[in-house]
Amino acid sequence: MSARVVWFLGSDSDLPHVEAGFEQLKAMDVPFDVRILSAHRTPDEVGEVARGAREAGVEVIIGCAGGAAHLAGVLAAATTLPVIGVPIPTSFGGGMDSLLSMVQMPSGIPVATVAANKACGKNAALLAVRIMAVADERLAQALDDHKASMRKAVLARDAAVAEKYGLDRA
Ligand code: RP5
Repeated sequence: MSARVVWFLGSDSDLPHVEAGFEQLKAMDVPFDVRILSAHRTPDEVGEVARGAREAGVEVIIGCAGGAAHLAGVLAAATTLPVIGVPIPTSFGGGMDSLLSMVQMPSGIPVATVAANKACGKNAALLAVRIMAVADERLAQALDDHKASMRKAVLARDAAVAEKYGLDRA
């Protein structure tokens, strides 16, 4: 099946930060592609792939970059598909540099930017699924199931802490 979501990574050094997002899409049975293409080092390829994405059946684009993180903005300039930005944590600015480079888009070219933290890949994937779930009942159900499993996990931890410390909640 052709990709419904395409991840663009400015470098393969970004992979460890977003791989949890790939797993999230796999868990929800969403076909995706991952391209290592840079706004600065391969601008022609970034534009070409982004311009052809809608016709190729892509529904959401995710742009991941660190530092001078212009990739998501360049993607949003080249397509009218929804673009999610993932600011990659860096050694210089801790990811604040990436976040500010990515989030301050000019009027008319929106990028939905997630946090520059360890949840960035997973939350980008879930936001992509939420966008697609507007018109996809199966994905809406997958999101409901995901929410229910998070609730169950938190309640189990809540019960475990009570057990561990002998807390009386009567
Ligand atoms: C950005 O520069 C990439 O997205 C990456 O986060 C950062 C460093 O890239 P490499 O020098 O590791 O290729 O464009």
